[in-house]
Amino acid sequence: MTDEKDIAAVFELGGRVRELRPSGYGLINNTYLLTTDTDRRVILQRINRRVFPRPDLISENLRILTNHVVGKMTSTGSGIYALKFPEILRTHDGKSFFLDAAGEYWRAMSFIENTFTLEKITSLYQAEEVGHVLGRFHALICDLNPKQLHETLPGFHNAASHLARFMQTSHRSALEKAEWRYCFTFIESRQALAPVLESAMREGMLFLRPIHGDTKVNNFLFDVNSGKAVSLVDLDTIQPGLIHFDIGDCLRSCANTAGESPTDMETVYFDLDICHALLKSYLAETQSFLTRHDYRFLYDTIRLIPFELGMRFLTDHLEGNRHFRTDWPGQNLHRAMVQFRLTESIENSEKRIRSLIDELSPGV
Ligand code: GN1
Ligand code: MG
Repeated sequence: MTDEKDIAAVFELGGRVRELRPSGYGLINNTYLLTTDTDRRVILQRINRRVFPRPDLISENLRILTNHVVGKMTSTGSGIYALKFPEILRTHDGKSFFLDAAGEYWRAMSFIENTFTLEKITSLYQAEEVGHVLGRFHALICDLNPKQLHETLPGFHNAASHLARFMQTSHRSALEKAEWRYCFTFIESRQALAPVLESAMREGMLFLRPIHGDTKVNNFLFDVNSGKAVSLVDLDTIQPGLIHFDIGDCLRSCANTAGESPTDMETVYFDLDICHALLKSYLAETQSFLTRHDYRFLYDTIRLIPFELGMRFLTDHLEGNRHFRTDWPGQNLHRAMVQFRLTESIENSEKRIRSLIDELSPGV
């Protein structure tokens, strides 16, 4: 068995490892929080090679992004752009990652002190804060040429290819269960939704920008003293994409306070007040560079991303849970049904969501 403490010791920690324990609720990588005898706290992560075949490109993207934001934050003073980013720790031989004997890829970064994470939004203030940080994050990177970034997960948010993969997988299995038939019918009747953003991009209405790629609620860090959101972490999926992916992903996570695996399916719904608070502050940070078309596709992305995630969970369930870690058999099927329920709740509120977007649009 790998001894994580030995792995940690290959990094420049500035002390010996005193304590190390698993941390966070990510479904893909293994994350640990360690404390050194000099009281420094560090995040150690083993990257899931099955999901990220080229982890070296993640490090490269992170380096490009960090150089860009550090330059921009210094040139503009701390001001509105001030966001905290973890510092990437080097190994003793100067590398930004460590490859162990089993071919596993490890990296270490500083823990951002005096912060906490949330598993769900409990106040509109928190929703506003998340919106501000996501907006600031986009504002910070919107002038970074996306071509400079590697595509670490090609087609990550390409809903049409997730649909195609689902269709291929589902035909191989029998539709014997009622839950199953519900999901299949759900997806089948929404096939036209899948390519909506890609089509808009092909028609020149939306265009690639650098994106975060994984904007769920527990990737935002809040300051313990002020309660303000100060950082957006989990930077593995930074790559060229549509900012709509980030907006949709953030809203499907924050406005569903039942979470991704609730025991009672009836508790799942899309909270319009959270959506309003989050979008309002997001748009306040980004209106200087958003286009008319960016606003036009907001409703579609809010509906699309939970639908897409539902298909991803379901396909993974059928393929033997190779992507999303599970705690019990059938959890990915359950997670898929939660996302479909959320999609339905969004559809039922379409009018109100559209008018909320209109109200927040500056008439571009
Ligand atoms: C995964 O890395 P983690 O666990 O925060 C997934 C996201 C999903 C999320 C759902 C690389 O995120 O796309 O939205 O689970 N990341 C990847 O909880 O697939
Ligand atoms: Mg992630």
